[in-house]
Amino acid sequence: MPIDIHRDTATQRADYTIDQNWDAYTAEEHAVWATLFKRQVRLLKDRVVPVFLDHVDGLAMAGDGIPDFRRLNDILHKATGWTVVAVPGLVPDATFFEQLANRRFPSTCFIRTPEELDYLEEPDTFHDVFGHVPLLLDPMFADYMQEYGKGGLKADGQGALKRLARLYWYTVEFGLTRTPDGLRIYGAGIASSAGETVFALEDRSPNRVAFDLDRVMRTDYRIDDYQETYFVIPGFRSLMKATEADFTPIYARLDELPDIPSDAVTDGDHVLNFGTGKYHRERQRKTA
Ligand code: HBI
Ligand code: FE
Repeated sequence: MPIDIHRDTATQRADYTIDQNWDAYTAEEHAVWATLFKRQVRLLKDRVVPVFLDHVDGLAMAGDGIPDFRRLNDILHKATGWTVVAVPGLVPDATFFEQLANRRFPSTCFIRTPEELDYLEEPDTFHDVFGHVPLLLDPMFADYMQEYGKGGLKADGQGALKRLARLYWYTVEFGLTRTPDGLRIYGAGIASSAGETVFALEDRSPNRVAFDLDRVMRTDYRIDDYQETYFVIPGFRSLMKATEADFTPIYARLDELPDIPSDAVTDGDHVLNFGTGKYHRERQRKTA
């Protein structure tokens, strides 16, 4: 297979960024975006926080092809001071945090193949752009992402990266929130996946537990399949408040406590749905 210019590390700069090379996308690559985009916009109506789809419109993301980062940034930078920068794939943790702390979002620019439409472990540009960028237009969430970057740099120096990675995972990637109209998705990992959009919100299999910072920082997660537990925040303001304290004493306290498995419900949990665990049990049986 020829190398994909959108995943080529040969041209990456010291900060791991590359040019998006928007002109180099093929019609087939744009068509993959269009297919995913149409499916998600339809599925997310009444399932995602309303501001998410407002911001998809606000960013002029079109259903017909992969957005040009230059066009996105014209709008995004004026609105909240954020910039999307292209990277060839996962970047080192410290680099990732450094970028976020400076209100730059490192986004992949390659897109999955038609054969990978439904599930992909690594982030591609549909996940990064469609999943993450709309909420960067929300002032409160935009600040949360920057604070997360700053917190990541600090945690890295304190041997607490694992704690912060879990917080990111269970909020930015797989978070659910209450709204006056019911439970809604805000996590990018859910919002960019057709299967998980329905699973996270409606399936009886996963646990849905009220967000608690200590609890989240102790909880393992899976990267290979849908989550076994989702954490529910009351809203973005509350998430900001819950995470504004200095985490240093929290890390010290948590180091005395055991980790919590990804499928567990614990004594202190405020449980919204006690999951049946059926989905993962059946998957296990099939692959055993
Ligand atoms: N790199 N491109 C990219 N995207 C990510 O989401 C990402 C990354 N590097 C590290 C990383 N995420 C994580 O380690 C954490 O947030 C913990
Ligand atoms: Fe992501």
